[in-house]
Amino acid sequence: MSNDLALDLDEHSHTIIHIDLDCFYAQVEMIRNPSLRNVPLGIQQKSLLVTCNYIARECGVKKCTTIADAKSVCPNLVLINGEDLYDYRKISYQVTAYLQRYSPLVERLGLDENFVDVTSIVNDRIQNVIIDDIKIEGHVFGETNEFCQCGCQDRLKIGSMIAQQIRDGIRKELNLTSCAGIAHNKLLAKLVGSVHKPNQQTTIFPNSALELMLDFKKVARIPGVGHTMAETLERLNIKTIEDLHNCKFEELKSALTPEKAKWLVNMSYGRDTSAVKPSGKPQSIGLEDSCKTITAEAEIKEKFHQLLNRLIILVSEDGRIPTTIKVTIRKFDKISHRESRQCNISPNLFIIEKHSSNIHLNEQSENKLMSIIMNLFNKLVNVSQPYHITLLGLSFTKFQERFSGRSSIASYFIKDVAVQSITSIENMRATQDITENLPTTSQHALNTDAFLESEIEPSPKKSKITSFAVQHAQFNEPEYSSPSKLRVADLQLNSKESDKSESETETGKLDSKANESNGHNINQHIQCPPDADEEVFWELPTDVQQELWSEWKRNRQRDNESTNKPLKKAKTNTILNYFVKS
Ligand code: DCP
Ligand code: MG
Ligand code: MG
Repeated sequence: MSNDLALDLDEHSHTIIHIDLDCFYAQVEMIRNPSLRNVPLGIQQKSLLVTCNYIARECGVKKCTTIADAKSVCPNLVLINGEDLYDYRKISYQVTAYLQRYSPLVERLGLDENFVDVTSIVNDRIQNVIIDDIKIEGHVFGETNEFCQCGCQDRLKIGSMIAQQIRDGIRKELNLTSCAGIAHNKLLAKLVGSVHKPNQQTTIFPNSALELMLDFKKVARIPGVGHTMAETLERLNIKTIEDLHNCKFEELKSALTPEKAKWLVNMSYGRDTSAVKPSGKPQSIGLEDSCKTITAEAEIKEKFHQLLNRLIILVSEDGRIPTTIKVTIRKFDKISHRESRQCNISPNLFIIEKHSSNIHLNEQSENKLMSIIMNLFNKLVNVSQPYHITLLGLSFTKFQERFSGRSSIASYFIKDVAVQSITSIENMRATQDITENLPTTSQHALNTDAFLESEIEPSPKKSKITSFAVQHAQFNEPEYSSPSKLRVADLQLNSKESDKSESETETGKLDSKANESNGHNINQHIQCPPDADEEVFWELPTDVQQELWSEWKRNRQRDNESTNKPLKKAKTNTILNYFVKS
């Protein structure tokens, strides 16, 4: 057939696990109320049953049906309202955080699915196992007895052992059951994971890829084939994967685009070269409350106030500071139509608690936000006329990372002042606002202009520091109460000594000689540049030390000067400036 000319080379070096939680919303409700575990349970959003537990499925109830249909199949179906997504979202992020312990390559897909690229762990483990001892965990898809020579079978078997470990961990720590698919690419991992459900896992070897795809039959079931593409294909009489394999590639190219046609043909043979892209944090954090019609301003205000208080808890858990607020409403006469207005807000409205790093609002900032919210509401609704609102929503977007306390380079300069700075490389105005608000001592400690310049102007140096800070924020390292402890913690993490006890680290002297003497030399190749402040220098994270040392060496080479000659004043925007003794 002509289409195979469009096929990408199939290489099997990756091991991907796809995890999908079983009847997710229903599981969350069963955790909240364990007595629901023994009854057929459905989760209702308006007139729809968005999911149901497996007892209900055994009674013939299907997810994504109308409540009326579900009730007719199973009259004793217990229904719980699932319109408040707060707990679902919270648990969803706990699952992703759990998976990130295995690999930084975790990609979220909706609320209950994640891809984990475990290639690196597999490659490590394969060095240390006796190949004959590798046993596959769970089911294997496919009839084929042909096996590839590249070693993928062993890698995927190890992948299945890791998947089992992950699922056991999610069960133990979060009390959730899940399904997993294990394959050499994302497409096959996702599809094969749904072959045995619930609470099971399935591995597919590359040679069975075509068999799996043909089993799925309909082209529309290929992830990424949307409504429009399915309709276009139908016009070409392509409904099944087999139809697609038998069609003329030229026709497909002109009906879709050459790129889309090639992508589709590859997917239909189980070939997917897309990488697992680590998911960042969500772009917006919001809550909605659909209600019986509200007609009075006081009630609107009360609802927004409740939403705001709950939203601040979510923002605090997320850790970033929002710079935009959005108000959404739905009017009674436009049932399915939402309208929104948004505006920028000052990051200074959010108070970061010194010791816990939690975020809260004080009375003043809460009043300010409430007045912004009501202004936005007034832009959406003419309050001088009667109105009927059936949904209110509030969300925060455009976040900036908070590099405070333990993660900010500023913390290395400030002895006993808790840093409440927020810096952003995206938003110069915000950075200025915040720097202006730094405690006086920190303004003295920093050369403010240069600080701004070095934070804002993209440079390899800065992005390195940035990623260091972000990593701390994302992986949620333990909280420490005093600035000196924070610095110890940062250094420890950098030197991969984070499992040391706290008392050990508090007494440990933070210079390279001390580290050498107790057998934990952080990096023997780094020296303190002659004119840098030695005390400050040795308290920096290793990669910053490394960078400063390299920068100093580069300067020296450039100026062709000897090692002992005083350090030249560096360019205005280099971080070296902060370490040069005045
Ligand atoms: N969901 C939703 N609206 C839909 C489909 C799903 O709100 N139209 C929600 C409810 C589900 C969750 O998303 O619990 C995850 O969707 P899944 O398709 O993974 O379904 P479940 O996890 O509920 O069931 P399964 O065990 O089949 O994965
Ligand atoms: Mg699911
Ligand atoms: Mg799912």
